[in-house]
Amino acid sequence: MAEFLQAKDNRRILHVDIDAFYAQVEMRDNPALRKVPLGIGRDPDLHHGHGVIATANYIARRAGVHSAMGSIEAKRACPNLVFVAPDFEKYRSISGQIHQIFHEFTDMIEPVALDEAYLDVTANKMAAPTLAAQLRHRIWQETQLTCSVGVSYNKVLAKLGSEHHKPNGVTVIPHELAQDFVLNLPIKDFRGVGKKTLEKFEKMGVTDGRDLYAMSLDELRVQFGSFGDVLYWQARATHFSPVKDRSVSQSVGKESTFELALHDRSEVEMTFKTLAEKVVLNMKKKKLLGRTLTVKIRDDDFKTQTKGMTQAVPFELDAAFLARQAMLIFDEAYPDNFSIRLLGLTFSNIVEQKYEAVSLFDSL
Ligand code: TTP
Ligand code: MG
Repeated sequence: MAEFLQAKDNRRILHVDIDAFYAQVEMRDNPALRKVPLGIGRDPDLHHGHGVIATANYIARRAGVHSAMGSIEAKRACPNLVFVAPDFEKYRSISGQIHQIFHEFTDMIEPVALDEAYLDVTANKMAAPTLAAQLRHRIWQETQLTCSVGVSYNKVLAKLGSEHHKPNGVTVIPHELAQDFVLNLPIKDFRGVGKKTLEKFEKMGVTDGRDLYAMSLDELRVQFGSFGDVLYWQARATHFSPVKDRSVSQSVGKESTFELALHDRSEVEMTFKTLAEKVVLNMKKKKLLGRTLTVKIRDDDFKTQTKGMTQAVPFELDAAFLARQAMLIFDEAYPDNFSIRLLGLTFSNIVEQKYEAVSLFDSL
C-alpha cells in the first residue's frame, strides 16, 4: 500500500531555511563579526547575568553554543563569545524581502518562521532542482544571505533535505532515493521525535529508519498512540500534508443578514458580539492576525456603508473589544432611528501569528 501511495505523490516541494539567520545577518552587516564566535543575545556581564542565545554562528556552534541556551552557560562553553543584541525589526524586514522572492516562484507558500518556508512548485514548468538553485541565487542577490534548500515530493522529505547539507546546500530527494534515505536516517531526525520518544526508542533498540520500518502499525500505535501512524508513514517516506498556502487568505470575515430589519441598538450590539466571536475563533484556528478591521452596515434602503480601521500592529483577538469598535462606527453612522438589514465584520491586512511570535524573544 505504501508503495502505491508513494507513486501517486507527484508534487514538487521545496523547503527553504536561511543559515544561522540572525547571526548571518549581523555578520553581513559587520564583517568584523565573521571571524569570531558570535552569539545573538544579551551579554550576561552587562545585564546582571540575564539573557538567552537566539542563535549562534558556526564558529560558536562548534564550541557548543546553541539556540535557547542561557547566555551564562554559553559564555562558559565559549569564553570569548561575542554577544550582539537581536534587532527584530531588521530580521522582520529581511524576512519580508525573502518572502517576496518566494512569490517569484510560486504563490503556494507556507511560512514556518521568519527564515523558513515550504514552497509547492508543482505548477512551475522548470525542474525543481533548477528552481532551488535559482531561488538560492535570488536570495543571495537581494540579501547577501545563504540558505539551505531541500527538494522532494513531500514536506517532511523537503525539510529533511534542507537540514542534510547545512549550511549553504541543496539536497534533492527524488522518489527513487527517498526510501533509502529514510531507512538510513537516525531515529532522532524523524519529525516529532523529541527527548521522551527518543528514550523510549532507545529502550526498544530502535536506532534508525530501518528499525522503525520493521515495526508494525499496531505495535507503533500501542507505543505512541496516533503519533504511531505518523511514524509508520514517515518510515515509508509518505506524507500527504499539503503546503498550506496562507498567502491567499486576504481577509477573514463574517456577515449576518436579517429577514426582519433590526431597529434596536441592543440587537445590533448582540449581533456584532456574535460576529466578532466567530471571526476571532476563525482567526485563531488559522493562526492569523489582522491589521485592518472593517465594519459593514446595510440598511433597509440598501444603502451599504463600510468603514475600516487600520493599525500599525495587528488587532488583539478579543471579541468584546472588536464588538465595541464596531459599535463606535455604528453609532456614528446611525445615531437615531435605523432599520438594518445586514451587519458584517472583516479582518484584512492579514499576518501570520508565527511572525508575531518572534516578539516572544523580545524579552531576551
Ligand atoms: P532556525 O532556522 O532554527 O536557526 P538558524 O537559522 O539560526 O540556524 P540554522 O537554520 O542554520 O540551523 O531559527 C531561525 C532564527 O530564529 C534564528 O536565527 C534565531 C531565532 N530563534 C530563536 O530566537 N530562538 C530559538 O530557540 C530558535 C531555534 C531560533
Ligand atoms: Mg535557519
